[in-house]
Amino acid sequence: MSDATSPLRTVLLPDMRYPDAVRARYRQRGYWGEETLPDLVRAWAIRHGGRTALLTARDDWDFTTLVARADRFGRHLAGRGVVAGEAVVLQHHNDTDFVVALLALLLLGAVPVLALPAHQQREVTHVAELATAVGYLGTEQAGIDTAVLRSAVSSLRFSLLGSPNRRFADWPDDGTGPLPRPVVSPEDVALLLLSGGTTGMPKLIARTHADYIYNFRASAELCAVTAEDRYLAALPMAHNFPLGCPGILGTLDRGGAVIVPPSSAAEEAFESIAGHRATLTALVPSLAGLWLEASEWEQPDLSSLRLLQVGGAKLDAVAANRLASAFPCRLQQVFGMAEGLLNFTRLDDASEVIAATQGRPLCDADEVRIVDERGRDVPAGEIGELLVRGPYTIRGYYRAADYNRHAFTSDGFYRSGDRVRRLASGHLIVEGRIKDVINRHGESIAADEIETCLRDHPAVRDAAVFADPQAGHDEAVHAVVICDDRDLTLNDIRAFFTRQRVAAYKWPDKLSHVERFPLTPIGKVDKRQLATILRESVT
Ligand code: OOB
Repeated sequence: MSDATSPLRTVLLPDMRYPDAVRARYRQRGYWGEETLPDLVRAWAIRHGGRTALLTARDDWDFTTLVARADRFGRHLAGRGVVAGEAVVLQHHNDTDFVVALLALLLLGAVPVLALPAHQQREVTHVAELATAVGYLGTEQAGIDTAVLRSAVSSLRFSLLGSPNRRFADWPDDGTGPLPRPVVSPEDVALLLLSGGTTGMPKLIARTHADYIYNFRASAELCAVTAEDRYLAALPMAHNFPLGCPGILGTLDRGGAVIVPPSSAAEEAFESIAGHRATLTALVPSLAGLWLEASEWEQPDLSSLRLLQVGGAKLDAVAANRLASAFPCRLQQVFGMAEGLLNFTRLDDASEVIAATQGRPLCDADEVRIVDERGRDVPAGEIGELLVRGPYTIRGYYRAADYNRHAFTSDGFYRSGDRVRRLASGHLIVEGRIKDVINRHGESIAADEIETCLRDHPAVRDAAVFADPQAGHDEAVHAVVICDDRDLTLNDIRAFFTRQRVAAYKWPDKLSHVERFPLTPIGKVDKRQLATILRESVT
């Protein structure tokens, strides 16, 4: 497909490309193969045919059925004029239709733009425009006004809302035989992920066929996924973690099944785990905390689970140990990013390593540097910003040339913004975000460190700390807690910190109680929104 015929440039733009010598090395070492996602999905129907692929409250489908339904819906999209290389926004909660629409787009060689169900009109419009999307596939629940979307995004030719009575999965057959094999190559853009983060609009992350296939295959290998595995999709499948780490794609690729629970709420998820004998799942720490609480009084049958992955935000050692003892399976910490780099604790790591670290890089060719503010490598074991380059890490955000100039170094490292420290074993410990630092009386205080200290207090269930702007450049430490004891005061915290020998300059200046924290679309604590809410509640 030439650039000229496609509104989306599936061939990576020059500033996003890997240098030729690097590409040759990744191919030669086998990180990048010759396959593309449409070939792979097609091959699943042959390789795994009659095996169970998808289990929901409504469907129990084998691979043959799943791929046939995706092909049929793909033909409908082709009938609407969608061709290989064109972008289509997909925004669907976890359900059969998400999987069918995703696979349909991949079979067509079209590029899914994976919005999360919680994204709003503003964000969807922004990414549709940026991707020059030709279509929008969604649901009524997502609450997007498609007429407004179509008038705002000039490239958008159609929108289609699925519903339980009119599912993408049940689209009538138009009798035109299977889709032809699209013309795409391994280094073309296969899908566009949305950046997480709580600042500004999401950015688009172009993942290629070769890099994403490596991403989910290597993850599946590391997690020892087999055809006997059953992956419970609890987090929204449009997110990199449940999509490809190893997630639904890594599980299906190995011939395992994907289970879609009616919701991620503990009771329903527990029923799905017990009913369908789920063997692995992935959670963010906030959801893991809710499951943990529920498991204390529900006594669910979780005996089929062999691996519980937790990632997306810091899981502290106390919470990790609690999870490890409550769930009858191995725990794995995953520190990853839609931009690429994935770190996993290994299945055979010692339990202290699993509890206290966020894992180590997936791939031998992941080049991780830990640097100070001036970009110099910090001495071993010290904290600095994580920079990364590797076979499944992007070299630039999609159509964001200005932003890319500071988000990437001139030699192609992605500046993650994460503060980390590396142990001699190569395992990383995430110490917070570089921007998440409070400047108080000339001292820098990492919010993450104070949050960990607060969580050590027996009455504190969770904590978030951020900067309250003061006069001049000074900032105060504002601690917000979810606490069993609503009477806990700032003085109580200070007395506790004295006993814990926390340096006095780090003590909170202000304490607020909340029932729960606002969350980002994937379920991470949204501190920006929390700060805004608290600021508004005082004024
Ligand atoms: C995952 O991806 P994103 O793109 O939603 O968010 C990435 C950012 C990281 O840069 C880091 O700040 C934070 O989320 N993060 C963690 C973490 N995992 C991600 N911070 C502390 N501990 C962790 N375990 O969140 C993501 C993508 C693939 C797999 C897992 C998570």
